[in-house]
Amino acid sequence: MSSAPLPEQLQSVLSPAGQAAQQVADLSWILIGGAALIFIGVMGLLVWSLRQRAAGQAHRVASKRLWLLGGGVVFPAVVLLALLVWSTARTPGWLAQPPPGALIVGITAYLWWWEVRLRDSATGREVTLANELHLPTGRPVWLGLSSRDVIHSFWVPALAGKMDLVPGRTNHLLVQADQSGVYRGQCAEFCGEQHARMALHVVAEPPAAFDAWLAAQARPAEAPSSALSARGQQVFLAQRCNACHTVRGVAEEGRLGPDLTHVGSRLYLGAGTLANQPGQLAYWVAHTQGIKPGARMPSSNDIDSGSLQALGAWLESLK
Ligand code: HEC
Ligand SMILES: [Cu+2]
Repeated sequence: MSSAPLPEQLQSVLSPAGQAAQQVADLSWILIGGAALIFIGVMGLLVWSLRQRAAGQAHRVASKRLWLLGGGVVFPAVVLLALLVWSTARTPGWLAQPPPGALIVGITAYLWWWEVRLRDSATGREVTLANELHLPTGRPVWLGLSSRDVIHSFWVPALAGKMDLVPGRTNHLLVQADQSGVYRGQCAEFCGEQHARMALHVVAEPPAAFDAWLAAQARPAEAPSSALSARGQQVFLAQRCNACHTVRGVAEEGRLGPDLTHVGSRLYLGAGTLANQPGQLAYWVAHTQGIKPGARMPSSNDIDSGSLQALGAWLESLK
């Protein structure tokens, strides 16, 4: 696997990591720069006209008309038309199909987390995970976006503009990460109480590291390697966590919550809510409703501390 962890980048439109985002950044800079120039020009004119008035020089009606027509109609029309033509020409065309060689990823939004599905090219099996997406750098990625409940919006500013996830249909977004790094994304369509805690992280890494990651994610959960984690797995089943969660190789019927087969390998828990550091998995399970009020998972505050510790140890071992 990759050695040093990749640095997490700013979640900013102005630090693009791929072509689609670069176009958004360019347009933003042109608009900011152009607006600043026009603002300075208008302020200059204001000062000039105030000076003239102070000097007692009355404007002729004809010259007023000229300024109104030129500055109020002709100038904005020319500027806006030029912007329209320029930005339309640069907007990527609508694609009905993924380009050849693209990686295909399915993303389904839930209140308030993201399900991510990829196909493992080695086995042809579908791999399901949550709230984190790894991408090979330099390869086009075709995202199929949908929702299981309300309208959400996928927005990773370093990769591309926003795209809505609408129940009952699939929208597509073509992205490509050209630089390695960890890019934060955020639901960009207000979707209820925990909308603000509906983030996802995109890890762009060289193709070899991506292949290793995907192969690891495709494997079922490893058998518990210690008595503590073996007990943790028993607690998971006894608590019926598997009513909502799948852990491949252990219990596969749960579909209401994130797939936990490799939850120990994730950077964050609860869609960007907690950094996945030691102890945080048990903390999340015992205090879900305190950490993310309204989340579609009950707090398990009735588990005794020994069982909770074992459960946490087992979940952490699911790398
Ligand atoms: C009623 C269904 C339900 C039950 C029962 C349930 N969960 Fe959850 N769980 C969820 C949902 C939904 C989420 C996503 C919450 C969010 O981020 O908004 C979640 C999130 C999690 C996460 C974070 C996963 C991630 O990648 O962010 C962990 C870990 C977890 N649950 C473990 C457990 C354990 C352990 C139990 C049993 C003690 C349990 N859950 C019981 C529905 C459930
Ligand atoms: Cu949302």
